[in-house]
Amino acid sequence: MSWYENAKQTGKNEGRWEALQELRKKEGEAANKTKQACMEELAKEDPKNIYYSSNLIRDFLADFYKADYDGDGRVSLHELCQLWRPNDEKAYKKLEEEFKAVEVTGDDKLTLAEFFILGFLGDDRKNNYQSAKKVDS
Ligand SMILES: [Ca+2]
Repeated sequence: MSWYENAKQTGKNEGRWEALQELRKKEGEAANKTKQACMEELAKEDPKNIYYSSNLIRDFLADFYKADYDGDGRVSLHELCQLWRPNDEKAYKKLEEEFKAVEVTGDDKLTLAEFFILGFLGDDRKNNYQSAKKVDS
């Protein structure tokens, strides 16, 4: 390899290394944002009489994997719409609003943590535990 080709190759490799570093930095920032938002939600304590059916939890978690049509491990609003099929503009707008409320990393996709911790636990807490069973003993 000539000195020119050598230098060109080195530059390319350095460019790739920098791009890879930038990508890792962005992934790290997204993971931190998700972690922080999820930890804030998990730190909130529910009333002692709140219970969720395991089948409800299973169905919600299964919907994440069913909706991940492209298999990238994250769910976009488009993918959720393919699964849940909001039947009118109002239902779509509500889903879009809820999606944006739990999408904390700014990549327009939900990880399983965003989907379940923020989208299920957090959303139900904010809606006065509509999906929960309240058991008073
Ligand atoms: Ca996906």
